[in-house]
Amino acid sequence: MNTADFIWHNGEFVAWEDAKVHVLTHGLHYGTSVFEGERAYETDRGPAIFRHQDHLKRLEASAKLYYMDLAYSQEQLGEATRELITRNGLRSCYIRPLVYRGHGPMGLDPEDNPVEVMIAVWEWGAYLGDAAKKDGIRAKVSSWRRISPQSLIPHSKAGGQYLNSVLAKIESKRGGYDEGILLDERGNVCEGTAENVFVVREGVISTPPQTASILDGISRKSLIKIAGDEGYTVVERDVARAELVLADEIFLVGTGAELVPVREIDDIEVGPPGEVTRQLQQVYEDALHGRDERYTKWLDYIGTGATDSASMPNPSPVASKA
Ligand code: PPE
Repeated sequence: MNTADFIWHNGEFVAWEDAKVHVLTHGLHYGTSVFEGERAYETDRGPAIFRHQDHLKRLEASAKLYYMDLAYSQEQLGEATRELITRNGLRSCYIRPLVYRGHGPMGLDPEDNPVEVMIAVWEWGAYLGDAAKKDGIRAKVSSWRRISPQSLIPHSKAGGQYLNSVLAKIESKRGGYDEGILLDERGNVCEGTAENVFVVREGVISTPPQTASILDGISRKSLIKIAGDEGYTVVERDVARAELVLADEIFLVGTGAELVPVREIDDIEVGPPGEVTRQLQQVYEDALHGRDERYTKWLDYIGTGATDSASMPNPSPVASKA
């Protein structure tokens, strides 16, 4: 992977190679961590973080669901992130904030372990590759079901829960596929290992609802808005497995992957990326890069002090500090 000069760790900017934890860190043993995946893009007004405030809100929500209190406000984490990107001299990057239970008592009661925070940024290209975004991928329905809300918390982006995605990812890769799609515990379509799913059939776009064990994806939310603005009907409803095969078009969305068409499912051809997918992919790319005025409100411009929301003030733009 690419590295950068600094990582923000518990309030300090430390050298990349010095950002370390003790081997008895609670999160390492029991998966007691929550994280985010965000991206900053180069725009004609400098680097900008896509839906920064929404990601920080979800980070706090993920932590709350696992009884973790953050010692830093969303404003402080937002400011730390902007400063970190500036200090690393990055124009575009992936952003990984992580909140974890640190070194303290061993055992399953984590409440006396410190809640620590780190933010790392580095350059990371398209998650499934540029060819995937252009030509589409071959996906297979996984033999693993997505974690059930009866045992874990799909709405929390929690470290331990990703063992589920890791199993599905390894299975799909070893089977010769680009990605696995998981069903929920009822057998309806849920999501990819790191992406939400959309199917297009007879001009109508459908995506599994909040109650289908999905992660409440920020790219998903953005795509629902964009598709509506482009005049499409988007329905959040249960999607049967067979509808993947019967779809006219399928695509996946996620921060790392961005928008990726699916051209084959379970060894059955869905087709090359279709018209609807192409159109939405174009608008989405424009939105990410600040080229569409309708969506510049989603961007937290690092250099100018402008923010993605009035409720997240950025009183001291990092560009002037650096
Ligand atoms: N579902 C899962 C399970 C998931 O991990 C992601 C993001 C999504 C849906 C899409 O959510 P959003 O990014 O808010 O649109 N996965 C992140 C982590 C990937 C990783 O490999 O790490 C990401 O894409 O950044």
